[in-house]
Amino acid sequence: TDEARQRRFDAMIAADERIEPRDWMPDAYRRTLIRQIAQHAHSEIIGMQPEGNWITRAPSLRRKAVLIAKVQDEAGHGLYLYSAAETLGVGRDELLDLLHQGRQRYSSIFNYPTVTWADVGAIGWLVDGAAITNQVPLCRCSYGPYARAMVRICKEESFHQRQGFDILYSLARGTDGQRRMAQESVDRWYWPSLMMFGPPDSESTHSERSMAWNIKRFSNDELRQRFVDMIVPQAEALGLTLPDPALEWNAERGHYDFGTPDWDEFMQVLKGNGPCNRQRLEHRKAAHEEGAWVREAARAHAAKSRARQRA
Ligand code: FAQ
Repeated sequence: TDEARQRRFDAMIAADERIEPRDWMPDAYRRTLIRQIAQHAHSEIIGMQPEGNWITRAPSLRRKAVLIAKVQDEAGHGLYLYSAAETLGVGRDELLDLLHQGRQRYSSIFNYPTVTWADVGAIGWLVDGAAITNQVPLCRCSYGPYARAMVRICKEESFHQRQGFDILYSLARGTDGQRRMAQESVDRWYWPSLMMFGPPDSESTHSERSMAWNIKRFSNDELRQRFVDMIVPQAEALGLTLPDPALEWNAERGHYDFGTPDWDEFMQVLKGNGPCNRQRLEHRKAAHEEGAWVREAARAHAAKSRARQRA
């Protein structure tokens, strides 16, 4: 009976066991995972655009090779994640349609423009830094395929963060103009990177449920705090400042105090009114249409191979 299945599911969650695709799971658990994993996958492939914008203008052959590799990794992360979502019974084509129709989200952060080379550094340092902080606990997520995808993704994200830090480190020790460019970029990316963790816990609609199911292990605010604690000493090592007058070590809490992001801006970006929302989605849809011939060719090839096998 469903009741017995539900009891077995609850017992597995209570014992911190992994739920696998063939296991019974409540509909709401499945829907929550599809929402989060799809949003995550969409973020990876939309996230290729801001940095892709700099591949042709990277300042050296080495920087260019590294950036191409990073952007390719992001495509790969998208593929692992769509595959993880497929184990829940949704097709990749369905999820892409939902993205293109604006019915599923991708991370707010990718609606900001990359206007200088330093932005590639700031994305690696801050955006990948935030991504790792959020994703390391997801390696222990209760859904097996998602958790396993995260292990590999986190290893690659650590390399991405290093490359971003390395770009900013070089700029911060370069000419006055380069140092200013690095600082100006960090000033623009700091607050949006804090917003990546989602709304404050008091406004987070899904956190309680997702934590009870061991999908999320920490709340949005807990992870945001962990991220701030990590980047303050890194900013000092870079010799750059963070644009937050409220940043201060709080000895009693053992954490840095920090300011409040502009949540109205966050809500506007979620509603589609960020600086690049329209451009990102248009570009994605165009890339999908231009790639139609590849999907057709793959389908034709698969059909031919099947026919040959039968013959
Ligand atoms: N952007 O109730 P909660 C990367 C929405 S890293 C847009 O707190 P939840 C790597 C949320 O969907 C970025 N929407 O939601 C990379 C919900 O809307 P709904 C991707 C957001 O799910 C680096 C509503 O607000 N990483 O791509 C955002 O419990 C460089 C209420 O929020 C992941 O997706 C946001 N920032 O917690 C790639 C990690 N925050 O559905 C390229 C996995 C919240 O009710 C270059 N995801 N919303 O309409 C998660 O951990 C969670 O989904 C959270 C949100 C923490 C993002």
